Amino acid sequence: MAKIIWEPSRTFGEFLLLPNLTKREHSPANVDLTSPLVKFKKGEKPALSLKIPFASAMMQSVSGAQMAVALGGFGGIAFIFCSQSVQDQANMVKETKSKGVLVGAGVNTHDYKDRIPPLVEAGADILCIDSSDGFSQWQEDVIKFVRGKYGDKVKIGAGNIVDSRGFEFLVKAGADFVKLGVGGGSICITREQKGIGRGQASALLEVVETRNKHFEKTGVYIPLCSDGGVAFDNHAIIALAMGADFLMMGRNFARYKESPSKIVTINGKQYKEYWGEGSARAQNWQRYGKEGGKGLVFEEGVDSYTDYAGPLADGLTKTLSKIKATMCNCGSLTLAEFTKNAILTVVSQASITEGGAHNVVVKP
Ligand code: MZP
Repeated sequence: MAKIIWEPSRTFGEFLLLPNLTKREHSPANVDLTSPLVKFKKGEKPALSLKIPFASAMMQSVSGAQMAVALGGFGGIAFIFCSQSVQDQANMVKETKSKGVLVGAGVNTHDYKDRIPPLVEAGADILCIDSSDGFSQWQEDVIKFVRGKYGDKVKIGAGNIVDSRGFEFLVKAGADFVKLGVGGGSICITREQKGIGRGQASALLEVVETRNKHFEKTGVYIPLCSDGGVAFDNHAIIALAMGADFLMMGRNFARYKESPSKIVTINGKQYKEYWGEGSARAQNWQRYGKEGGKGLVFEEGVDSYTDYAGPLADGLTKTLSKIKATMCNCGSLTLAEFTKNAILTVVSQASITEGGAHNVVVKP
């Protein structure tokens, strides 16, 4: 008989943090947002870390060289999309590296033997398997290829998964970090189309617990990347409080000037185009593995507009200020302390309404 999980599938917007005691040293200037990017042993330092816990999505409408340089300059990382020719992707990696920042590159489970060597040669600091379903033996094959050719020198993340079984599978396969999330992306219609996925908060909470147990048992810490479903800054904050080491975001970065898509003006308002990798526009059938790997039979993503948000530096500075301020409210100066100290509560719809401006007429 099918196993049923009666607990509702939760999303970030359904949670709030309770403040902890804020001591005098808890000032935003003292907050350190460093986060591990790859697995490491207890007492050792990870070979790669981020200065801010953000990665931009491996998507045509998000992570080109301009975004990679801008986000890398802040200490985050862009994963250059792989739904393009190997040469074009390698050129973007090279261009980003020439600015002296960290850069990642997406790879798929189809042409990885041809794609990975040029990306490594171009200077990619880390690879990540781009797939809507990471709980698959194809991912094992990609990691095996990397280990066979480069040993531990070349780092590779894998995903996406939504539960402990997927996490354990990818850890056993040798992933350097594990990425989670199915169906929560703003442009994603996988849940509607295929009835598969899980609320991002539910997925994260389960996998964090399993990851922490794995660390206690083996002494190896596996960083978790929560991918998709972050619509607002408060969602990013809740995800970090729940134990994500870093967040991959698509729409959030697509809004900025540095993303590869065009700015369009509709009725006097500026937007940026943002399309899913599972949309007909992206033609990234390699990510979705349909019908034995033969083209895009049905769409799992949409082509859309998102509000234009100006230069990345302005918006990201504001987002980081909010994260630091919340961490201070919660008596934490590092992300590890933040998640260790976090007390989260599920909120009712009435409480969400109360959380915004209410019973007033907001001045234009
Ligand atoms: P978001 O930040 O826009 O909510 O979600 C971005 C994430 O959605 C990506 O990192 C990727 O995992 C996922 N994605 C990309 N394309 C599609 C699609 O077309 C998708 N369905 O789900």
